[in-house]
Amino acid sequence: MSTKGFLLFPAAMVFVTGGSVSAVATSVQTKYFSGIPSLSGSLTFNQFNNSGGTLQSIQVLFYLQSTGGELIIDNDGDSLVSGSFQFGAIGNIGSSDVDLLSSSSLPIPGQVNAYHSQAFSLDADNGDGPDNYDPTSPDGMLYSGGIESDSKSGFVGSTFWSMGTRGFLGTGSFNINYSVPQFVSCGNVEGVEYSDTRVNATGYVTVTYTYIPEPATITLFTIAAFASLKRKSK
Ligand SMILES: [Ca+2]
Ligand SMILES: [Ca+2]
Repeated sequence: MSTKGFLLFPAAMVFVTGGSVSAVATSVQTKYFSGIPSLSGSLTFNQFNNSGGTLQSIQVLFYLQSTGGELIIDNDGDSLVSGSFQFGAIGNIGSSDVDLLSSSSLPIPGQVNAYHSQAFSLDADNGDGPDNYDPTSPDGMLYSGGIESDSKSGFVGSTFWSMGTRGFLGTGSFNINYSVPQFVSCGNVEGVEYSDTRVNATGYVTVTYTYIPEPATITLFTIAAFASLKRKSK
């Protein structure tokens, strides 16, 4: 007697699991920032409210873009030099409210590198000498910053969903802090001097909750799904 009812229930659940497109929902929050590095600040996100469903995953994505700025490299040594330079911005995020750690306890999403990388070769100094950052060839060069971007994302290990001073779960909010310095490197080439102007940085952090909606909502999905099956079978 009760066997019939028992069998029907798991059948419905299998269908819901199989039809994951309609059974799984996402909540996406994106917060933006922009300015001239070095930049730092806090972005505020809502916690996941457990009464809305069963949380499946938390993904955190960090995007950074660097534009503009200039870099001058000037060889003042008495021989030809070659190396490579990097120019743009780098970014990291962190939080004391939540733990940004993967299931392997590794920091997520990791550093983003929005910079240009290029090889250079400059002749021996042609007489300008040190402390003037002369961009003219053949012993100097000027690089004008273009558009450079990078993004990284990762999933927060479920062990850490409730850790930190606030955690991801609840009805309140938490902050994620960003830190974006300008990044310039000309390697360790002897005899070279360089100077740079500021880039512009823009970026965002996206927190995505993937969850199975609360049972009432699933029931609606299931009814709708069976209704559509019934139509198809006719
Ligand atoms: Ca020079
Ligand atoms: Ca010089």
